[in-house]
Amino acid sequence: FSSPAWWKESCIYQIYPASFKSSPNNKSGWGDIKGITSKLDYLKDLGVDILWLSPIFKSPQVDMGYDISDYKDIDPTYGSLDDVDELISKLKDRDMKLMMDLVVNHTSDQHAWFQDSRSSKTSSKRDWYIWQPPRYDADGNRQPPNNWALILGEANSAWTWDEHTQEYFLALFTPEQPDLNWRNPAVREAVHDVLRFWLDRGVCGFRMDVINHISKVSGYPDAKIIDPSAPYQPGHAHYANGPELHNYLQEIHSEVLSKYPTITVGEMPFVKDDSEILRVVSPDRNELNMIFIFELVDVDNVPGSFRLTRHEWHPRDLRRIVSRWQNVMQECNGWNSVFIENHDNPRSLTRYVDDSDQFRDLGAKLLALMQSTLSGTLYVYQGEELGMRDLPPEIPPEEYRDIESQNFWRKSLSLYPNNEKGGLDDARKTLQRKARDHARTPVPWSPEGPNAGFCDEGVEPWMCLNPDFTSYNASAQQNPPEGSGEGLTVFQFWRRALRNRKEHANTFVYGTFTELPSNATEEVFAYTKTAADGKEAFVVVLNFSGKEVEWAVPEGVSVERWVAGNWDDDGADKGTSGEIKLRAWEGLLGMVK
Ligand code: TEU
Repeated sequence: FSSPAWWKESCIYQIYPASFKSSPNNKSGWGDIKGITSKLDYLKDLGVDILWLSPIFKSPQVDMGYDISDYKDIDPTYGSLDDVDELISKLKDRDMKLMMDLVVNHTSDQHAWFQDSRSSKTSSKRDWYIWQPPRYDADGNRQPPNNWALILGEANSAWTWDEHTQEYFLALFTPEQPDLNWRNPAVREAVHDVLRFWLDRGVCGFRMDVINHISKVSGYPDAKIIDPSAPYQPGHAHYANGPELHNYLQEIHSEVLSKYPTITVGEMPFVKDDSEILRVVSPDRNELNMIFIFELVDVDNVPGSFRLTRHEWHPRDLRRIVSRWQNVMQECNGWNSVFIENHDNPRSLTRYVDDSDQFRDLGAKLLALMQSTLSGTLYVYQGEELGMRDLPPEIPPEEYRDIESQNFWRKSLSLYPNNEKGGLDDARKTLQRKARDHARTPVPWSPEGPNAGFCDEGVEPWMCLNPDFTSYNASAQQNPPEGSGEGLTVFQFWRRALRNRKEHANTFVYGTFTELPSNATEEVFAYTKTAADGKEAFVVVLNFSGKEVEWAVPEGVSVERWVAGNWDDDGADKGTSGEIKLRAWEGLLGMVK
C-alpha cells in the first residue's frame, strides 16, 4: 500500500543519553556521546539502522534537555560538537544514521532569545515569545490571562508572571520552558536555520518534540473545566493542532526538508482524530513522514487529562487501538510509527504484559513479536531489547529525578501533609504506575555492581539503577553464559525478530494488516500480514493474558506451520487448525499457505 523508502524499513533506536553509557573517566555520573559511540557494535548486532538521540544540546537540564539554551552547541555534560562528528562518521562506517531531537515549541528560559525577550517590552525579540497582560478578578487581584494548566506535574498556571516587564509569558510545560511565538516569521526562520545547521553536519532527520503545539488559537480562550476542584485546566483543545500547524509544517518542508533526504517524525500528544493525523502524514501534503500517535501509551490516563493519572484498561483496548491505526494508514496511504515505549512512559513490560520473574521474558518477547510484525517504521527504546522493567516499589519517590514526578510529589505533599484521605498513598501509586523515571534508569551493561558498567565504579550515577541488573543486563543477554538455558534471551529474540522483519519487509513493513477474531474473553490479538503481491502471508497470534486460552484458527486462514514463538519450542508441536491452546502470554508466528 505504500512505495518503499529507506526510512520506512529502518529500525530506529531511541537513546536517552543521560542513561545510556558513560565513557571511562567521566566522573559526572551521566551518559555521554563517547559512551554512545562505544556501543555501536552492540546496536548494529541488534539490527538497528538509525539512532535517535533525546536532546544533547546545551541546556540547564530542568527537563533533561527538553529545555534548550543553545541549539547549535552540545551540552558539556554530553561532550562536544567534535564528539557528534565522530559519532556520525562511525555510524556511517556501519551504514547507520543519526536523528536528532528538535525541541522548538519552546526554548529554555536561559536561551539568549528569551533573555533578550524578557529584558524589556521594546526588545527586538519581545515578540519571539508569547506575552500577555494580566486579567483582574472581581476583587482586583491579578490573574493569569486564562486558566490553562502547566503540563508537567504541578497543575499550576501555564502563564508565568514576569516582575520586570509586568506581563505574563506562556510556558506550557514548566516555567523554565517558555513557548516560542511561531506567528512571528523571524522565529520560524530561526528554526529553519537550526534544521539546516544539523542537516549540513550530517544528521539524517528529526524527531520533533510536541510539534503539534506550535500554533495556539488566537485570543487564548479559557479551557473547558474538567476538574472543578482545580484552578487550572488542561488547555490542549486550544494548542494541540492549532490553526496554523499545517502551514508551519509545509513551510519547514519547502524551506528545508525538501532540499535534503530526511526522515521526520512528529510528536502529537492529545490528537486522535484520523483526518487530522492524515493531514500531517499523507505524502502529498508535504508535512512529516510520520507521527507518534499516543493513543496506546495514553491508554491508562484519565481521558482528557494529563499523564500522571490512572485509568483501568483491558487488552481489547490495545487490540482496538493497534488495529485502528494499522487500518487507517493502509486505507488512506499514511504511514505509522510502531512503538510502545519512550522516555516519557513506564516500561512496556510492566505496563502491558507481566513483569514478574515468571513471565517477564515471555511478556517482553510477546511485545517484540507484535511490534516487529506491524506495518510502519519500527522504534525500539533503549533497554526494551533487554526486557527492562519499572523500578520496584521499595524505591521511594524521593529517588525519582524527573521534574514531572518531583512537581507532582511536592504538590501531593503540600495537599496531604498527613496523608489525609490516603492522598499520599494514592500519589505514590500513581508514580509507581506512571512516572517517567521508570524508563530513565541507566542501562545495565554488565552484572557487576554497583554501577553495572554504566559508569565508572566509585562514581554516583545521576539516577538509581534498577536493582535487578545482576540478572538483566546487556552482557548476559547478548552473550548468555554457557549452560544458562536453551531458549533465546529477550535480546536474542529481538535480534531474530528484527532480522525476520527485514528479510520479509514486503510482508511485515509494507504488508496488509487484517485483524482476526479474538477468543471468547477477548485477550487474544490475532492478525494476518500479507505482502502486496500476494506471494507471502503470515499469521500472528498473541495471548495478552497469563491464562491458558483457546483460540480458533478462523476458516479461510490456513496455517502451514508455526515458524516462531516466544515459548522456547516456538510452538512447534501445536496444531494448525481448529481450536488451538495458547499458553500464558504465548505469541506465535505462522506461515500461511
Ligand atoms: O513530551 C510531550 C509530553 O509532555 C507528553 O508526555 C504528553 O503530554 C503526554 O504523553 C500526553 O499525556 C515531550 C518530551 O518527550 C518530554 O520529555 C518533555 O518533557 C516535553 O515534551 C516538553 O519538552
